[in-house]
Amino acid sequence: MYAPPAAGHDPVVGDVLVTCPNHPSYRIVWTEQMAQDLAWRRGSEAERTAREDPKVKALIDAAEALRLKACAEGAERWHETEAAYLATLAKLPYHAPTREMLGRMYTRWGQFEKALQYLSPSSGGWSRLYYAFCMDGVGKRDQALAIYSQYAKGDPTWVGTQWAKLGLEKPIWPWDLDIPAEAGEVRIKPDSHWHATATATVIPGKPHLTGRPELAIDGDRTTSWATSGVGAGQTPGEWFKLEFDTPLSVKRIVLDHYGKKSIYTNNWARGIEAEITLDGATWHKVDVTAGAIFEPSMVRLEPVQSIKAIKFTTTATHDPEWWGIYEVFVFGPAK
Ligand SMILES: [Ca+2]
Repeated sequence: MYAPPAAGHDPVVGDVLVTCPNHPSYRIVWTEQMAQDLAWRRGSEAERTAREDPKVKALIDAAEALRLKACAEGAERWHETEAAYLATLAKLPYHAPTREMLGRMYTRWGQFEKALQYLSPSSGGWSRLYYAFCMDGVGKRDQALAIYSQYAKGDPTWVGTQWAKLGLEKPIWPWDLDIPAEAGEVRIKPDSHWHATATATVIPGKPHLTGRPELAIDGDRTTSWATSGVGAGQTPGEWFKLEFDTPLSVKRIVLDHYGKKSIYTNNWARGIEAEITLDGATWHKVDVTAGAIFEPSMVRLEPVQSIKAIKFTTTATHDPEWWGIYEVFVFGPAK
């Protein structure tokens, strides 16, 4: 531990801060890491002060709205809002945390060089983990491992700890985890004969957070349907329904809540139930497994059933993560 020096008296890298009188070789030297930590802390203080200014608050809200719009609509739409987002950020009298958010977004989209312009090894919490992913992404595995190792010792129930362990095992991005077919089954890709509907997903005053159910069956793991979104967590009774024009022979249905290159990966339903209908009229409850980090909710139909529709409904209250589905994976019996 060390105490950051007062402003105006910053040491330079290599300066000896403390020397032990009895053991001259025991000393504390000002390092690049310390300098970055200090810059980070000052950035945070500047932000706290600036945030009290209504004009700054309006800018933050505007930037956040743009970011959330991109989050809701997927990575490929980011290009439409990127310039406006950057222009909004440029007006802020500080930039550390907001820039980190931008770095994290680029990380998830696999643009590691660009992400590193916004992240640093002295970033806090999640951003530091993202920095490690970037280091992996640009081939600096040793630096990535050093950070993963710190996080892997953390709270085992914390999502970040799980990510770090995954990073230690192999240089893989959590958002690139596949949802493969199991033995004896084959994935049935969505087509125009599938129809998705869902509970109301519009937040008053936040139209950019409208969740479009069809985004959960567009075959694209970077786009998603979601319930009400930021500031409005999960509540019991939210539902998502998938219907087929003609009954489909189904073995398993998986709800992908982490997607690919996505912004949010923690939005599995904290309580969920499912029911199916074979004829479109009579519904039967079926078992559905609960989701978890990197473990999607799923329904297994044993034996295989030919279903007309399936409906998922939340049963739990949870905040702040909303419920989201990047893609519904339907698996039928292999021919
Ligand atoms: Ca999708």
